[in-house]
Amino acid sequence: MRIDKEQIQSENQKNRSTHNDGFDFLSNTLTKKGLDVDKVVKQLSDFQVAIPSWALGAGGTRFGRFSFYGEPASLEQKIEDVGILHALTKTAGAISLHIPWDIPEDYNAIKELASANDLIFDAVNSNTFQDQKDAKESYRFGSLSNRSKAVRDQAVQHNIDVIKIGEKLGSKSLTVWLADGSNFPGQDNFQSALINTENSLKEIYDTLADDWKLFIEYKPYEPNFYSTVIQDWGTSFMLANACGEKAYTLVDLGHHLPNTNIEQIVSTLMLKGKLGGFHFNDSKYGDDDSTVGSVKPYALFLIFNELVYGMQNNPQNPYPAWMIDASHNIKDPMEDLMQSLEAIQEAYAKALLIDQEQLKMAQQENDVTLCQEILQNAYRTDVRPLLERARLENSGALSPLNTYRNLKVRESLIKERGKNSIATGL
Ligand SMILES: [Mn+2]
Repeated sequence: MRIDKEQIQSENQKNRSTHNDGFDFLSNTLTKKGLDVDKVVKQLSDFQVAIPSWALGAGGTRFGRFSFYGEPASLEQKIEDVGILHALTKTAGAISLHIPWDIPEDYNAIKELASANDLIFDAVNSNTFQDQKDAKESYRFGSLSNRSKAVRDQAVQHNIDVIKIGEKLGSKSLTVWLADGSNFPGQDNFQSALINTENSLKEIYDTLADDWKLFIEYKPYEPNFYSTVIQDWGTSFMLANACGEKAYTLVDLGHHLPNTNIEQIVSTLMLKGKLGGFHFNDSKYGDDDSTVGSVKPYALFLIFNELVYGMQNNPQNPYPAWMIDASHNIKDPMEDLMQSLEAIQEAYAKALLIDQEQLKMAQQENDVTLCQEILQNAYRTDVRPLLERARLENSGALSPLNTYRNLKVRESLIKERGKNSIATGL
């Protein structure tokens, strides 16, 4: 199914005057403070976040999976779902494919469908964390880091195949998240595992076209519980440097131990020109993959403060590839993604309100109280009318979630696909 503009517009009419009142009030307040409101709205419009193809179905835990009705059962249906999200939010203009779960059968048809939904293909993701049917070698004891050359070769070849698929779709980057590690002390030789990983990544890197990037994701633990080969940003950064200038670190918000200062990691990476990709989610305990901004919205704001600073001051760093990497165990995945997109835009908008000049001066004078005030004044501003205006100007929905519900999108999807339709993937 596809939502047409008229449906969205007639929904928007219902709340148009409330929006106008809110926007005018906020716009006047911010303009008096010297802010260019049109510019902020434009920056929000330009901010696009990729939706991974595995996020449209119900995620599971290792204990079970509760299906959400009317899940997309094919790549075509996944693209349609992201198209619906994008039509409503105007923020989800890209899809990130997971291979081998989403290998297109007809590349031209898939590209046409994506473009009809106003979507581009973002980073392609490889999978060496589970064995594939008919695979010769097993990843039980690792993939790119494995002691066996035959296993490493298979894993390297898989990544090269993923790049080839991405090339046919117009993707420009490969994301490698490595599950490799060990479950018990003594199981692995850390140095050998790291050397093997570096050499394998270099082999993959050497096949990259000039306009492609390699994103190296890190994670402290899980699925292995004693050690992970690429456990932290330092290891990822070191491997990216070993590969070359087209290789970058990818930060996933959930891939840190509790209370890690992620904003400082972001800042360091951007200074060094090595922050390539960014995965949004939220967490309470570990890699919980919760809705963005549902647990620690202030931490997200502080991270965005560094991202905005880096985007404005670090030309050595490429524009990062943004993606939501969350899981939806009990909520409608589409609703959950809309809440995440809203939280991302909100944190971004608040970070854009920070008066960087004033902050610099307060830092210069060691006025610690004022520094905090500047950040918190921005954070306490209700920026939602700015988000609404950005969507409105692009024919999106004033309230994506309410419009989604009022238009009975999930009900239509269930009617179209059947109640028991299940998304491929985890
Ligand atoms: Mn991730």
